[in-house]
Amino acid sequence: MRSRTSLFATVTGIMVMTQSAFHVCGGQTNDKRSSTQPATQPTSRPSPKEMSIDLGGGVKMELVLIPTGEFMMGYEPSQAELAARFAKFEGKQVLLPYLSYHYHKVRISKPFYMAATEVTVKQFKRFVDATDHKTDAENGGPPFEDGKKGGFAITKDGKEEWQEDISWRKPSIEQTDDHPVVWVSWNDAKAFCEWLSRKESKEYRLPTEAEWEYAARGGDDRMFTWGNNWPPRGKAGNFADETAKSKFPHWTKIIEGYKDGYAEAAPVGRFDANPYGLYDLSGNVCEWCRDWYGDNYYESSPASDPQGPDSGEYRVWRGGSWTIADTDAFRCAYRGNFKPGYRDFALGFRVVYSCPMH
Ligand SMILES: [Ca+2]
Ligand SMILES: [Ca+2]
Repeated sequence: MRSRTSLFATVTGIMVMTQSAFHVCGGQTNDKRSSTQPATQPTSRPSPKEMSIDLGGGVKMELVLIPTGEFMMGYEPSQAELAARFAKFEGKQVLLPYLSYHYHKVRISKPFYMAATEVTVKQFKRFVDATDHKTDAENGGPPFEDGKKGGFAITKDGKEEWQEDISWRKPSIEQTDDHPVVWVSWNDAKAFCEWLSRKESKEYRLPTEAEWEYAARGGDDRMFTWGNNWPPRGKAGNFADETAKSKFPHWTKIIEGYKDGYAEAAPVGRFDANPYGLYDLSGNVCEWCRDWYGDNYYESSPASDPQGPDSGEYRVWRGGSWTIADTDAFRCAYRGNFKPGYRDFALGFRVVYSCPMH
């Protein structure tokens, strides 16, 4: 597996945000304007800013509209940042490790709706009840960790170990109906989206990593989903904090001075939303994206709506989690990747719906 706790990154530059007109999307909405608009002028009204999907059994999924626009994706450290890292290492003239992601302009040409929260246990259960889907953790497939069932669990001393009897049905951390579902692979997340698409007769899918980063930046070029300041303060999100230290005293790295109240994953939506109304993008659990991962993909990716490489070995995930304290891993630009069969205690997903163009 690839560690999510020991990577370094920096970000620099100014994002260019040119939000254009909203387009009309279909779907059940919460916007009262939609019921008052003449049916003969469907393309002249703005899309509602929110939509709601009824998953049955009293379970809903709320989504918010993300408008079109351009932004600067990725980051490259400035000379000042490099100098700061160069000088900081115990006074020695050594450059600390960092990651650099080709900083480039990307256009999101289609408005889309993104789920306001990570997919919850109760939402995932509606899917399983409807389809009898067995997750990769339950099936032991596709071949991953020698085809073993289960997934990575976290032990009492804060270490990761593979446990063959673990799954979203048999979690080793607290998982109420409102917690983000975990121990789900990329394949499981894709199956959820396919079920939702069939049910709603619309294409729901995982976000591309470009969409995820664009949404995370909140329309104002923020470095972190909560703003530009480190360390986080207030109700920024659920990270490896002082609370976690009380449960995992062996953890060597937490965010000093930050206390979010959750030692493990938190129920969704308990922290501040970003300007688009998205909760827990950064922190709580990491989130699968649709793309294959490509180390150098940014250097040759399309300027509009990049979809990721055509093939690969790893799928992208974005955002930090309740197990992470590294500054760099919480940057909106930060990228991670796992094989599509990977599953653990801090990796979930959320869905998007692309608006049809008119
Ligand atoms: Ca926490
Ligand atoms: Ca998250």
